[in-house]
Amino acid sequence: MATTFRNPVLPGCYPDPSICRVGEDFYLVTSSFAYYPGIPVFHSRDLVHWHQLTHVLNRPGRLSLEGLDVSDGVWAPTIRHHDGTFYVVSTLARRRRGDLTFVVTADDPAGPWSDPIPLEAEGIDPSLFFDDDGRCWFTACRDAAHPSGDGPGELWMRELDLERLELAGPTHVLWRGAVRGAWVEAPHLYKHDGVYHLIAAEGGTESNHSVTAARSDVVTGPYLTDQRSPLLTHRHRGPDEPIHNVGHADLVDTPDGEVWAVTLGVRPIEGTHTLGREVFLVPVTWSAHGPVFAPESGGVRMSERLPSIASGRPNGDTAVTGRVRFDEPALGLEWNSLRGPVGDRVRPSADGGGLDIDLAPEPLSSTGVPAFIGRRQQHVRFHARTRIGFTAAHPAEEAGVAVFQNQDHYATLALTADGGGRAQAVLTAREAGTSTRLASVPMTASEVVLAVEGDEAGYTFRLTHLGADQWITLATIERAFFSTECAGGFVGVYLGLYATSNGRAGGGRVRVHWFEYQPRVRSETAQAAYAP
Ligand code: 6LW
Repeated sequence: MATTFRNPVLPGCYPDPSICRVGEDFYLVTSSFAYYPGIPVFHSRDLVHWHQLTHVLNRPGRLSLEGLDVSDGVWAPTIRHHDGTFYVVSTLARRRRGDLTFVVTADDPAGPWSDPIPLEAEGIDPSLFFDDDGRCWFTACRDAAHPSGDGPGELWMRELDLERLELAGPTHVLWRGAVRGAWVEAPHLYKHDGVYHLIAAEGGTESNHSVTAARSDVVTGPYLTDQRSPLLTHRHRGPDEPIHNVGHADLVDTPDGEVWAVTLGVRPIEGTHTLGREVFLVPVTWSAHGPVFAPESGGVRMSERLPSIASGRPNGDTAVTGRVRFDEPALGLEWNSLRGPVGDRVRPSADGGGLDIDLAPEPLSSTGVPAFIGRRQQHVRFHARTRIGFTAAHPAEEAGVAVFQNQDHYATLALTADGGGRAQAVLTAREAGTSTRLASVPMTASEVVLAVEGDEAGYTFRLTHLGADQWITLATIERAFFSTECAGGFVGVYLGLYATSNGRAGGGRVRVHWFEYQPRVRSETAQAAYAP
């Protein structure tokens, strides 16, 4: 029987995790940036296996994501439960700054969730704390009102009026952080043995990330730095450490009295990572000073002892894998579009034979809503394949697969036409506004299987014409090109399907018969067989 689990418990781009428990059920939310629907909600009974229930923001509405860079948008939600109601607070960021903080409520975390209600709050990373007396305290971080040597940011608090869902009463400045020099972020407040413990993230979400803490006997402060800070970090670890950038933690207790934290971290290879910031699970105990993270090892481990509530349960993987034939009326929860619903433009076909995508004028490089759906890359070694049929009527028309970091950093393997109208498949990399054509092959059939195969070294793009038994390799793009370090921003790689006319009027249509995402084992050959 298993006694350990594998971290991360949620692989792929799921940054800024927040967790709460109701009875035997745990719920977890993460950032979603400019992807739509926003704020995925997961459920677990054992903290190790997570299943997505819904998205909090799954109706277009007052939170417009159009015009935003992929790494702006919906940041760092917190989920809490009180008196039969679930609350999520989060912030819409523009140009990397908090623009609108809001609260959303639900009776059932599977939805429906209310429309977002704006809160009069500066900054980012909002959280809620329900005190024993039923009062609710809202905390967040912002630029310090009077910057000093203490650092540029501060944590602040106001009461949340639960009847009106409005912030009320005075603002309390709580704390400027322990590590200094960088913003203090991601506050969460807990009460343990009558003492209020504030934990935060410091050092930035990259290699100096850390968890720090302060405490007070009074909820509104003053808060005194926990001198043990940082309580959790991998900032001092060398290149052999598999998990880096650890921080942005939230605590939860289990029905049998254990305490665990979810925290973000990344898994770099030779200094760069492509999967984004993932969710790791870390054991915690309470000491007289406050929480002790990873009391046995002092760090986040790839293999960790199971929570006692999880013992005896089968080990699994939260990642969604396998072949999707798009034969359900709605897309699975693993799929996102960019900045809003793609509506009828991307839809399961009426004849049940797959997915139809109408070409949109917006290219993937736009900050609008392109005809694109994608899912997270969740394994370094993977393949993504799709059987697709399309005949471009003009060289501006293209459709195919995208390996996508952001609107200025991606690669596409597309079916298109050359200047003479001859069909061809073209591999293009786009970086900082410039598109580079890397390879092309003439098409001998209008139906192909396109493939992307990733590993530690790179992403290899291949295709095979339907009925042919040979794969044609276009090129390999080195893995670092798709890394967050190279692309900038806060997200990991998405693998997607797209179709665009690059601004031309006209109405081409693409048929996607299926899409397959699979982790790869080392021994598998690139040309592994497929059943079209
Ligand atoms: C998140 C904040 C952060 O809100 O990145 O660098 C933001 N720090 O904690 C987006 O993930």
